[in-house]
Amino acid sequence: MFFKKDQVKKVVVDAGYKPDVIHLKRGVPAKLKFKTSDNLGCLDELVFKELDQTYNLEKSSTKVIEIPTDQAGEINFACGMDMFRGKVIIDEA
Ligand SMILES: [Cu+2]
Repeated sequence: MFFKKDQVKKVVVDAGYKPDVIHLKRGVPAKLKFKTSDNLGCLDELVFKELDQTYNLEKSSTKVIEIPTDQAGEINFACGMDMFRGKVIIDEA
């Protein structure tokens, strides 16, 4: 369910993450939409180390992931091999 004030940002997964740095505001519910291509390789695994979460992505699809924004700071994500990396920066509102 999407509330009007939610932050929703798209990340394209195609030989890496584009963009690979995503800014969100603290305290506003946030979702990232990971949009995949038809060639994923090890990008089919999406690991959020600090959040202790691993997601499986499917080819040519979109996966919506909720990101906690209660604390300012950085949340890293990477492929299953920790080869491709990106990060979410939660900025003070
Ligand atoms: Cu990889």
